[in-house]
Amino acid sequence: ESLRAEYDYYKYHPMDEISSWMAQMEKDHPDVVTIVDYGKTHENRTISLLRIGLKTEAKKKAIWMDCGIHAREWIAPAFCQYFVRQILQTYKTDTKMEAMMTNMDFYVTPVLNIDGYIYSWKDSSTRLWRKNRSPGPSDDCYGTDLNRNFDANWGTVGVSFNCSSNIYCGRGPISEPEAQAITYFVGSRKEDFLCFLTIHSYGQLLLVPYGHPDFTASNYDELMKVGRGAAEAILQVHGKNYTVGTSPDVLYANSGSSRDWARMQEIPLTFTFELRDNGTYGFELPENQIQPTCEEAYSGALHIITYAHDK
Ligand code: ING
Ligand code: ZN
Repeated sequence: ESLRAEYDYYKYHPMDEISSWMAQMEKDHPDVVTIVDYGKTHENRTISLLRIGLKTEAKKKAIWMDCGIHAREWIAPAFCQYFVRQILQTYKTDTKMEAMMTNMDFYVTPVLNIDGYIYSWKDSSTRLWRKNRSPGPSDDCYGTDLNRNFDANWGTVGVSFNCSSNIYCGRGPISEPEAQAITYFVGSRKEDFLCFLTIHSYGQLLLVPYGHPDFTASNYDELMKVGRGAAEAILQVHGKNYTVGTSPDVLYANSGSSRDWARMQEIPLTFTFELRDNGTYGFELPENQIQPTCEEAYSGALHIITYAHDK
């Protein structure tokens, strides 16, 4: 057996290291972890997730988590990796996690927008790239905001049709291969998903559907109750306040988000996490905040997932 350096969960990692980490997770936990390829990016990279769960004959429910839909939000992929490590570390000794891993599969995508993530690692001038990397209608602009590209009141509010904008919603609903990948994968088994969590930064928010001001989720009261419980769990860990609400109530309206799309597919518990901080460092959250940010967000995510499982 060869000696292998411990993976450092409290540093940011470039895409090639995250891909190797995924392969290593599957190798280290072959009984519970499977890599599933479910799409291609515009630049033809493979989009993969880790399916994590205990094998059983019974039909399983599912939990969705994606990170890195926006390139510059580096804390999000770091959180997905931390989340995977935590559930794999706890299920053998924690009977609650063991039950959840028996009854449910966790589908975790550490980086959805791989092309954008790699671009944000290129140099300091591209560090704050947000969108994917597909060319726009004119050849001097790149990138669609994947969180405006889903088929959920697409193109109606909180978007731009100017392809150089950071909130450019694309040529049409799910025009982008990365948005197609989630749409087709989750859509093909939407009855299985109890919960859809999409991880962003920053702002310390837990957003519930809908981003469109004209629509209210049929289970809005439940979403707010569960969201407030998650915010309370987060507060307990390091004293950070997270605000709970719809995007129009908390900040501004938007359309075409993956969270709204998932709720429109009748997945009951759909949330956007906006991790630390509140703007001091913004997207460039220092590495010494990775651990506390992941610890508190884990507690919040677990609150929602436990509720979904027990319901
Ligand atoms: N925020 C998300 C975005 O897509 C959002 C979610 C929407 C927050 C509207 C507030 C208002 O813009 C980030 N940081 O990506
Ligand atoms: Zn984002």
